[in-house]
Amino acid sequence: MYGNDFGGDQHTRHEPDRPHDDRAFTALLAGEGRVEPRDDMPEGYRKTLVRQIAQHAHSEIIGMQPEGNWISRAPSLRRKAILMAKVQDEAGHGLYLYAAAETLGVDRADLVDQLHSGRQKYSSIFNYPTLTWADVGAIGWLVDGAAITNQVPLCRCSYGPYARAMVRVCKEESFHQRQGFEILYTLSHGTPSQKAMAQDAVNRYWWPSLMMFGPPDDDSPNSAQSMAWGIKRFSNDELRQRFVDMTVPQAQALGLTLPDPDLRWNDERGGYDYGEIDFTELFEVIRGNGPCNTERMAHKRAAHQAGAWARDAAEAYAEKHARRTESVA
Ligand code: BYC
Repeated sequence: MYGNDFGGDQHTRHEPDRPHDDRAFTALLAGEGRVEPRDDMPEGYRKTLVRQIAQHAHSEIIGMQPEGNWISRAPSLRRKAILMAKVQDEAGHGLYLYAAAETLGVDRADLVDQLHSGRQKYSSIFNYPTLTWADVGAIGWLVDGAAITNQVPLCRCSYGPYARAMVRVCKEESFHQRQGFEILYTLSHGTPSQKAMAQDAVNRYWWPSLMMFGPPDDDSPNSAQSMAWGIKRFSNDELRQRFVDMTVPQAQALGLTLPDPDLRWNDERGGYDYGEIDFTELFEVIRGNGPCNTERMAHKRAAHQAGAWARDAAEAYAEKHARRTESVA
């Protein structure tokens, strides 16, 4: 019997000392089969998944901060209600993902500790500030747009619990992307200063959104193995290109420009050429030197500390409940 929505008991996993049948695993992947928590899997496969799923979960949780910053300043009650729902969705995504990671035999509290001590990463994009209301639109349109482009193929990831979590996440992300587009559309068809605010947000978020897809393929140490294992279905550059091709016509529909003078359609390739991305900026942000890294982590640690009483209370209640059930039995 399976213990949760993700298709496995939270703590069942491959035991490293169990003989690993590589041929059976390779045949399962070749037949597009799904790997489930109780299945035999190479230790490297398990570790890669823990790394990626944990970082993905941390990104969802840290990603609540830049937009959360605008909940109290949303321009209307309707905008406030929508933004609160969106930020709550991100918390939910974090929870599905931590639960999916736990099916690989890790503990959520340990993953959170690794984030707090800087041993695990989160997406570079959340280290940029949200200076105006238009940034909430730009995050929805560009950041969630990039996230969907990256995550739709993850619905076919070879690891069942991650793939299933992604189905629901992607449905919610597409709503998020539409709400960001609608904010920018409204601003860009408003007063000249509203339009300028929308353009400024797009100017600041365009390049960091392209960086979300990770380093170029030649500089991506994990891609080849992750693709061979069916964890990643497309390379970083392939997904980046797909995002550019999807976004250019949407920018035209918004009446906004993308801040890249080299952006033009390439008939031969059937895609848009784009300018050089400053990957030194990505590596600096990943190293902790982005505009808001310190602030984001300080806020995350303080929120965790402030919530300690709730975790303690839940644990005390669970113990009390277990004792009561035991004595009744
Ligand atoms: N930021 O070999 P590579 C969201 C790291 S949340 C930081 O290509 P890989 C949302 C990478 O981890 C969106 N680090 O790695 C939430 C690796 O370091 P380690 C989050 C990055 O794993 C709220 C090293 O660079 N989405 O949607 O094959 C509001 C070398 O890279 C970044 C996910 O997490 C980066 N941008 O590919 C709104 C999706 N890029 O771990 C929206 C799931 C690279 O070896 N993750 N690094 O020390 C993935 O698809 C892949 O992990 C990546 C990287 C494409 C991100």
